[in-house]
Parts: sequence; structure tokens; C-alpha cells
Amino acid sequence: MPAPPANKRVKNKRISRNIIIGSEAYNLPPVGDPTRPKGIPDDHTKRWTVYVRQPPGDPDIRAWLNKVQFKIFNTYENPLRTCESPPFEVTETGWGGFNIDVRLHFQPISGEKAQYRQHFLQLEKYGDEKMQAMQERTGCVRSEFLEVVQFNEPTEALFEALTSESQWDYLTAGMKGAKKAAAMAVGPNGRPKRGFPNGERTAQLPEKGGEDVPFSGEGEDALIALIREKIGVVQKSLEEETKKREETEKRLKDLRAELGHDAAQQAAQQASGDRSRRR
Ligand code: SLL
Repeated sequence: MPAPPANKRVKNKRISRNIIIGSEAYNLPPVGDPTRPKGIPDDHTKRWTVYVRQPPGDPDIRAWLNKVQFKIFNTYENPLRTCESPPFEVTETGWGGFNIDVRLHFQPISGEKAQYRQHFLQLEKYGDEKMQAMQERTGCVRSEFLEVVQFNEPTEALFEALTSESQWDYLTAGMKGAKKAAAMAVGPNGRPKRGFPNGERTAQLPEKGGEDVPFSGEGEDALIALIREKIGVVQKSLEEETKKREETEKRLKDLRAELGHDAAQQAAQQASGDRSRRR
């Protein structure tokens, strides 16, 4: 099968993906503390990481995301940091928060231009008392936002990638044997997967059924045979009923004829009686 073209678009389709854009910051041990890492400027009080991640269990971000650039504060060395592959993150040390430009570059098959997001690097505690107590206890300040990326009328190649079962392969990548087989038998929605075991999508039913395979060619044949048998039963009883109806109709006709004859006589008698009484 040739690869779908990267310029043809799938009309009236929109596919969305969620990503998490966030940062986490930890206090550095103070200057003079033997555990403070060497080579960090004295005025730096935090170590932080800014990142783009996929929500756990979501389809593979790599299906559509090619690379991420983080534009950090311009006093840093090489402030435009490029991550060509996961993890899409930058770790640095510093003393203050600032806005970070996040540039999302899509896979070439998508034919999409880069998109921009912003994330404020939050270093200080924030939120309600309970939240700040937690930040104090763990020594970690985290700030995360869910971002949605929408693909309107994606290219055929991107559509293929965003609908492919292989987007979940990463979930079973580390598994082996029975565990992997069990995990692969169900899709991300917990239902048995459609298609062939090699992940090829198809409307074709698998030949044989099984515990995890409720619909199969075998099952379909059995169902057709059952339906044919029941059609036969219905046909037979229809014939019987038709015969009964014909018999009943015939009896009714005979009875009417008989009754008609009697009724006519009766009416005639009554009429003559009436006449005799009037006289
Ligand atoms: C702003 N909040 O947005 C201020 C500036 C800059 C923080 C914050 C160290 C940088 C370095 C650092 O943490 N800078 O060492 O280059 O205007």
C-alpha cells in the first residue's frame, strides 16, 4: 500500500490531541552547602525544568509532534533550545520566573506550520494554603496546563497516523510474552481491538472467535445458518396458517350460504305472519 500523500486533505475531519505544558522548580542548596552542585552562579536559587508531555495513556505524541523549541530568557546561553525527540524538556538553574515561548513543530507529513504557546516559569509557591504546604513539604513547585492541538482537515498521511492503532504501541513496548499479548488484545478503550493482530485496520472479521473476540467469520456463518433455519420454521408455520385460514374461510362461506337460505325462509315466514295478523 503506498503511503498516503502529504498534500491531500481529509475533508470535514478534525482531530485533537492533548498535551501538557508545564514546569517544575526545586530549591537549590544554598551557597556554601556541600551538597550544592558546582559551577552554578551564586545568585541562582532554583533548578527548574520546562516540558511538553503527553497525558499518560494518551496516543503517542510522536505520531504528530516532531520537535519542540523552548525560547528561554535571553541572558541564558543559547536561549533557543531545541528538542528533536522526547523528552521535550529543558532543565536550567536561575533565580526568577519568566515567560517561555514554546514552539511546537509538527511531523512533516502533517503539512502544518509550527504553533506557538507560552508558559510562565513559576518558581515561587502559589495557590491556597494546602497547596503551598504541599509545595513546601515536597520542595517542588509545579505549574501545568493542558493544551489542545487541533488538526483541521488533516493531510491523509496525518489522518492515517492519528487513527492508527500503532499510536498505543509505546504502552506495550517494554512488555513480553503473555503480558504483552493480553495488553494487545484490548484497545485503549478497554474493548477488544478490531483489525488484524499486526495492527492493520480492516472491516474484515477475524476467522475464528475466542474469549476476547466476540465477532468472527465463524460466528457470522453460525448466525447466518441459524437465521436460515428460523426462516424455514417461519415459512412452514406461515403455510400452515394459510391453509387453516383457507379452510376457515371455506367453512364460513358454507355457513353463510346455509344461514342465508334459513334466514330467507325465516324472513318470508315472518312477513307472511305479519300480513295475517294485520288482517
Ligand atoms: C523578567 N522575571 O521577566 C524577570 C527576569 C530572569 C531570570 C527573570 C538567571 C538567568 C541567567 C535568571 O533566573 N533570570 O543566569 O542567565 O523580566
